Amino acid sequence: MSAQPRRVENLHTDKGKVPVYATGIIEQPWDDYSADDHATWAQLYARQRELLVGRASDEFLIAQDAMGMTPDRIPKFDDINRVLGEATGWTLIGVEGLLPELDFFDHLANRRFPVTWWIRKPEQIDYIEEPDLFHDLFGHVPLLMNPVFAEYMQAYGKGGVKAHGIGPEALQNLTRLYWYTVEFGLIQQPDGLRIYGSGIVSSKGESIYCLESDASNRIGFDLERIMRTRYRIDTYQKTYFVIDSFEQLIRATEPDFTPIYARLAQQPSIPAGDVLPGDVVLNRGTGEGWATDGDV
Ligand code: HBI
Ligand code: FE
Repeated sequence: MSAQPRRVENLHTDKGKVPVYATGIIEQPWDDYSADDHATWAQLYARQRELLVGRASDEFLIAQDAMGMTPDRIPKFDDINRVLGEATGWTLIGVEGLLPELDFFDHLANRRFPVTWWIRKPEQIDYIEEPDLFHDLFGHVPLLMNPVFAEYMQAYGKGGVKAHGIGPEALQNLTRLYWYTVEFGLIQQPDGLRIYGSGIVSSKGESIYCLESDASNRIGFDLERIMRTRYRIDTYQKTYFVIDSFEQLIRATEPDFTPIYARLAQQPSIPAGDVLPGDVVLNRGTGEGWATDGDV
């Protein structure tokens, strides 16, 4: 690939060094993708799809096929936007990479999903610390075809714009909600536990670990519990939260969050690996093999 992503600066946050990019919207430079780029997409796509049958939620797999995504080549945003626009009114926009939170929330609030235009290098095939095209396009975009999830994502964006105006603690509560649902959420299907979180479906190791490891907790979805729960961005999750339907997510975003933020400000945050007496525990993790320090 000729062009390189325009990284603006490395933002030093409590989650460590997070690259923040220019916030402009850019056309997908589809003709600039190299053979390596398409091969990386093909390898990741084929490997994850093979892993995810029986692990990912039915909605995710059905939506990904309905979008016409294949391993053959990197999908064109224009092609995806025709199908997606028809289904739920969402549009993909090309971006340089991770955006400042308010920019990101504002896009979601307007049914625009930012997709990083570049894909990882072959040597990063198993792990990359920031969202690339594969994470966004393969992981986040399919469920935007689902009307209820699409509504949740827009409601989340509107909530994010509001939380940004309230202050950093409200923002942190809301970022945890995104982390434990959109990125690392599990859903209970009649035929078993399944993955819907984008951070999991785009990760080979965590697609297996999240369902099969005894190390981690699996706890029933509880909005305020999630908003209090810390997380790390560089290890598998110590706790996964489980919804019983996407309707449960959209119902959770109906109330005004302002009084919830005020209540939570009086309560301590919860370490990522803890289990509380009030938790609906589907699985109590053994804690073996967790990273032990530095919970954010
Ligand atoms: N920017 N492009 C992009 N993609 C994301 O998923 C993203 C982001 N900025 C902030 C962010 N996610 C998270 O902090 C959300 O919790 C807001
Ligand atoms: Fe993501």
